[in-house]
Amino acid sequence: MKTAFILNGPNLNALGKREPGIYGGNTLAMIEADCAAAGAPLGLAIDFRQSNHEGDLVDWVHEAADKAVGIVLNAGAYTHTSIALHDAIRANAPLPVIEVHLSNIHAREAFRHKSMIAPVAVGMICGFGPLGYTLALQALAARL
Ligand code: CA2
Repeated sequence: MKTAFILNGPNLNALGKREPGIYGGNTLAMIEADCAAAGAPLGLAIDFRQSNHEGDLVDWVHEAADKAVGIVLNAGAYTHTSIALHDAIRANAPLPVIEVHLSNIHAREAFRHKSMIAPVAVGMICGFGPLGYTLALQALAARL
């Protein structure tokens, strides 16, 4: 089986515990289980990770180039700020990165409208809650 990295950024460890009105009631562990179930029929094993540290996410993008066929990335708030993540993705092109967000970042505060990931991603899925992760896996599988 091929492996897809699914990388999650800061504060996503709190999913299901705070702000269910914005992010829903599912925990990250529930999303991981959904991804594993969705990946299997697509021929994708899932390596699912979360960190609150930008450098971890940068390291994992580089690691994915050796170990994975692509990345599903919810970079959390680093989406809007991280030139380092942008550069890491660019440095590992053409490794496909599918950007995902639980919320519709374009319907929220102006500072969330800009993504540093979008210019180096295959595409972005946002606003569909946890379903976005499984849609992203389908998009990745179709791309491969
Ligand atoms: O909608 C998304 O998936 C986001 O990537 C989530 C980030 C936010 O900064 C992005 O603009 C959009 C925030 C994740 C924080 O998750 C929390 C979960 C529970 C309680 C508080 C925050």
